[in-house]
Amino acid sequence: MTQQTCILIGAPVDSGKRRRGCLMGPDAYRTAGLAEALRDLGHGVQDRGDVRPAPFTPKPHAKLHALEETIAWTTALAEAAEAGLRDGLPIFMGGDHALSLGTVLGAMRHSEAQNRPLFVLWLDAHSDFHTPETTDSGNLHGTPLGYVTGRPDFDGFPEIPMPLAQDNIAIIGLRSVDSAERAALQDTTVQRVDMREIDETGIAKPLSGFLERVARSNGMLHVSLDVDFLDPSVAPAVGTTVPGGATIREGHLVMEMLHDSGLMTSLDLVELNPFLDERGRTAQVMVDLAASALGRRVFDRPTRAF
Ligand code: EXY
Ligand code: MN
Ligand code: MN
Ligand code: MN
Repeated sequence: MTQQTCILIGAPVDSGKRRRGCLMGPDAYRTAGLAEALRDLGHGVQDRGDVRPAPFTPKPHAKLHALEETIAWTTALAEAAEAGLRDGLPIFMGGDHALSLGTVLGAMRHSEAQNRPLFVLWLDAHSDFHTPETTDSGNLHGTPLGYVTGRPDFDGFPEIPMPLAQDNIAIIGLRSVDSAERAALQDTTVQRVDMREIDETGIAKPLSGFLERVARSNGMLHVSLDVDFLDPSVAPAVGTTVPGGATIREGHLVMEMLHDSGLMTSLDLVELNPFLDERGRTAQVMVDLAASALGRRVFDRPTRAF
């Protein structure tokens, strides 16, 4: 198995929505033994501690929650992501999904410098495709895919160098999409895999198709794993539970296929709210999934095409 240098980066972002608690996520992952699990697999592990937001002055906004703070996190996390990608495989321990405004931006800058296309796999119940104009909740954790694809009205956020190509995005696990997001997504070539498709065809088929495209383009692959991708019965520690999510086995199969592909270059673990957890079990599930993505297996299998 290829050994990696895993760079753990704490991203205690709690500004992307009103319900508090995701700031405790990085320490929950540390407590659940993320670094030890990766070291047991033979990887090098560096924990770089927690990122802090760039300096900011909070300003009240009629609709958007904690806009200035979220912009400040975006600036800081884009830099942390670029630096992490230069040194190894960064794993961002969130923090709510607003952290991906920064981590995907950093991955975009890095892939541009490498002259390789960036692909993004979004494992989520939600599409997170709003803009600051279209969001009803005003919660910016519902906007990162809108931002990185160059949708309008992200005033004050760092400039997007070149929007992420819609063809390079797959969202898997969908079961809660707002009407404004649906209308916007329907005009795109973003690969959208909802729970019905997973029920009908299995999760491996759409994922293989996506991974084949990444491989053909010699792409880099950023994976963003939202706790609410999973069914709340197995992953209760999240503020935005939606019934009917992925099973533990579907989650592990995705991670195992990612490992077999050798394509993943960065990983977000987002939306864990330890305040809502039951004796750490969601944190443990997320650590186990990350370990599968980095090669944890009961038995070795003959290599097969994804
Ligand atoms: N679409 C809803 C909103 O914009 O408020 C819910 C967004 C939830 C975002 C979570 C993290 O994936
Ligand atoms: Mn801490
Ligand atoms: Mn999300
Ligand atoms: Mn979600």
